[in-house]
Amino acid sequence: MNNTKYFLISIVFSVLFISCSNKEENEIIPSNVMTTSGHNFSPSLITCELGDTIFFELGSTHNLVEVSESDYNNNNSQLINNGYSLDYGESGFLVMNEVKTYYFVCTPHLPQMKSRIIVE
Ligand SMILES: [Cu+2]
Repeated sequence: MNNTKYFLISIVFSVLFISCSNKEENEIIPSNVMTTSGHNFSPSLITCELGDTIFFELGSTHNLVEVSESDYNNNNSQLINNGYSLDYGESGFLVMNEVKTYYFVCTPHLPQMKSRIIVE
């Protein structure tokens, strides 16, 4: 039982090390950063793997609210339970710890300004 646990832990650290070593000198991989451009998130769609970290950098007129799929489709900025949000102009990061599609909106720029992160 313990051996299995250590085996799994060492795999996790190996994967982390490999993915870190792919980033030259701790450079953040561009696809793991979501910024704002005009009245859009850039990029507006990121596909990543479970456990990846996504960095957000918001312009001063934009916020970020994680919403449900239906609120996303209906352009409502209702924060979901235990959802992630950033205030206007804030930066932050989110570790993607669920295999699902995350839905985000910018409150004042609905219905245009929305983004999704697909975790595989
Ligand atoms: Cu906005």
